Amino acid sequence: MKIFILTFGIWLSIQTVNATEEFVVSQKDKAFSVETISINVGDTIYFLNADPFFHNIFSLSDTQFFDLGSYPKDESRPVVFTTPGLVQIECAIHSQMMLTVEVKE
Ligand SMILES: [Cu+2]
Repeated sequence: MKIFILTFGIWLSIQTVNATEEFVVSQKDKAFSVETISINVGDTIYFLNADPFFHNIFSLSDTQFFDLGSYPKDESRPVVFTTPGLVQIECAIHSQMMLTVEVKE
C-alpha cells in the first residue's frame, strides 16, 4: 500500500508539472474581456465571440503569427501558444481591440 501511495504521488507530481491550462478570452462590446493575460508555453486560449456581430482574431507578432479569421456570436476558436514572449492580438474588424498575451517558459 505504501509503495502504491508513493508511486501515485510521483505520478501525480509529474502530471502537475506537465499540465497545460486552457483559458477563455471573450470579445464583448467591441473589447477583449482582459487587456493582458499571462500564460505558460503549451497553454491554450479559446477566443469566444460574445457579441451579436462578427469579430476577427489575428496576430502579426514575431513570437506567434496567426489569423483565425472572422466568426459570429457564440463561436470560439483555440490557439495553442508555443513560443515564449509577448503576443499582440487584434481584431481586423475593430481596430481599437487589443490584447497582449505574455507567454512564459
Ligand atoms: Cu472585433
